[in-house]
Amino acid sequence: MNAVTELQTRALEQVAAADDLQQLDELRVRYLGKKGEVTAQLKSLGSMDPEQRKSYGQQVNAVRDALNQAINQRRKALEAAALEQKLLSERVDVTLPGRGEHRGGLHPVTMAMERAVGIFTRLGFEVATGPEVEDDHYNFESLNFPPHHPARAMHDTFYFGDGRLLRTHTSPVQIRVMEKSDPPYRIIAPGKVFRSDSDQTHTPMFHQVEGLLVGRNVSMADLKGVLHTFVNAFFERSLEVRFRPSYFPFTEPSAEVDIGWEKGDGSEPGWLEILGCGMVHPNVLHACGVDPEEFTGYAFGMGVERLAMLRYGVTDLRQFFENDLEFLRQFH
Ligand code: 2U9
Repeated sequence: MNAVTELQTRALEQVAAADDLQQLDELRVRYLGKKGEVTAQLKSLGSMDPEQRKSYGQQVNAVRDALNQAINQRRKALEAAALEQKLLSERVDVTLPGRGEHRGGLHPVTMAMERAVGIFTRLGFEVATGPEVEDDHYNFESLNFPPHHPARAMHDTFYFGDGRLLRTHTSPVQIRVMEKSDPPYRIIAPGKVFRSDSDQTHTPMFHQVEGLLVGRNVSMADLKGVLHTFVNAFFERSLEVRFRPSYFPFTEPSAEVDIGWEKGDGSEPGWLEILGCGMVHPNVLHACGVDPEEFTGYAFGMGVERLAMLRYGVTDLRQFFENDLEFLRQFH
């Protein structure tokens, strides 16, 4: 076996054994590069006599071609293997189980608010909203709170110190509607209200739904009918209601509404206060440019957290504000 055959055998063996693209390229340089072994053999042809050059030249050319072909084949094989490896490592197994889908849900207070709003909407009321930052005129003055009246202190108002305050009820919303449009009005005002009060049964922010209906010949009987319809719809049962005389500066007469309620713990049924109401005070209508001789109206107000506690059987008000997911998920 001459040197050229030996060179070919050795080179082909090494090419076949190369197991990555870098090794293969090193072999290409070693044999076929400018200073490679096969190239050196081709260069040596120049110093040979013509006869020898012809047969030796053919032999070396054949080695070069065979080596080129082997390297190209090996490269294709290695590239295919590398691609295969890459595809395998990046494969997405669509049969794996998913990570789970966590659906959010509404807060029970939002659910109770939407429930109340839905019932009044179906009774023909329209939703009105307004700012949470108000002033003395909208929160007190136009609602017939006399200056320095103890009822202002009752509301535990948050003051900004520049005449602005956080509304203590949503009544300013109805005042704004009455100021800028003519009666009749049939609106409900759901929203956040603020009172500087914090204990077992009070939080500094809570939600109210208030209602106002003003028109000709509106009476307390209309009010009783609407509120009885509302409580029956809200609690999905036929409840007894009781109107108990009360006092608010903005209504006259005023009443608090109790429902007959069984706690469900075997104890005797009792009366439970759930909202306040009354006929809109003539001073309030007058302050908003509505003639109390021509128009009368009723108004009512309720705390949404209280409604939510009764409807969903929550015994501690503060649970609504702790954002404990274990608690909140029960209502989804
Ligand atoms: C206008 C005129 C009158 C709204 C009313 C009540 C009675 C009432 C309380 C319920 C529980 C507040 O959240 S609570 O503490 N509200 O008892 N609210 S009448 O009267 C109005 C509203 C607007 C123009």
